[in-house]
Amino acid sequence: MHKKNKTLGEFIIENQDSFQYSSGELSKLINAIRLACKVVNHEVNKAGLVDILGAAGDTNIQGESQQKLDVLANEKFIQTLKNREIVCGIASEEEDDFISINSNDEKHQNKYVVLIDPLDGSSNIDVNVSVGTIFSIYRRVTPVGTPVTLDDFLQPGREQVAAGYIVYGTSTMLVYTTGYGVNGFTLNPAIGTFYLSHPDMEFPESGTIYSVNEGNYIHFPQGVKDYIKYCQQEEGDRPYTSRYIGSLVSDFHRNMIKGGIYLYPKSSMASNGKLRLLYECNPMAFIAEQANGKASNGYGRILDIEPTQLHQRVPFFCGSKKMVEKAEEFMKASNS
Ligand code: P6P
Repeated sequence: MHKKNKTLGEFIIENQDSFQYSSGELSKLINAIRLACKVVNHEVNKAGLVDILGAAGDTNIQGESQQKLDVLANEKFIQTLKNREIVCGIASEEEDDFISINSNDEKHQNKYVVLIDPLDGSSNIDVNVSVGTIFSIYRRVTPVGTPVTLDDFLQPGREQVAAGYIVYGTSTMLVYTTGYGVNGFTLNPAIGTFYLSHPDMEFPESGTIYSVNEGNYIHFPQGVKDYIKYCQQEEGDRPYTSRYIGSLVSDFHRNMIKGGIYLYPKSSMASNGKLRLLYECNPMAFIAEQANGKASNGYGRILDIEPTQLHQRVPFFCGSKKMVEKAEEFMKASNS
């Protein structure tokens, strides 16, 4: 059990040796992500002042061009990771193709690739609802020192070495795993330091919250419709509570603390759902499993899906293990 209130920096140093491949590089990578999310946090919190500072696309009072926050978050994460010369490649929801970071300098034999959703739920910014950043880290599979290829990014989620998210909410939290459990750190904005506030986070085995956009109900497969009706029936601990923020990171974070399930299923409008496998579902699935939860596409384990495209979408059922298993039962029973 990790003691509360140590800083993220202390935590990284203390746990570096427990990491199988610890060469300090992964610690440097987590530190780079820590810096980038502080920068993005500052911009996200300032976003409410956009009307004073100028809307996206305009120039602000300093004459700087105001950027869309998701574009800005993307640039900040890429810039920080490049400057620290830690990774050999980056993929992002905001970039059509992956970015190869070649260093001709022999000593930089970087072995990690990072995949990011720099600002998930960014449409919520204008209405002051929480948003998040999601990241996923793999060891490259092609030879160190050569340019990365698509194969380095199209790895199944079970190969991740680390994954995490930042939720820019009523407080800013960084939650991540390196395969040894899930720990949550809260930013003290006064001094810019993250403190371990939620050690050893775990999904309750079951819960009473379900998170889905019920506006799409008529478009859902029969199995999802049946599961939603199951959640609403008067029996035992049901009806459950419906909570859907429209921000994956926030719904996931609440459900991990209180117990619950998040669903973004396929539908007649979106045959594979909306969420992206590589930089949304895989990292959240890795965190969920490390927190004794479960993540499925309705039929099988998210982390076992063999990716075929950088931006491919998959249906996503994630949260308390027994709730995801019940949803899978309905999906299999209706074979939908
Ligand atoms: P809808 C945000 O755009 C996002 O990717 C997730 O964070 C969120 O849960 C979902 O999409 C919301 O999508 O179609 O319900 O508005």
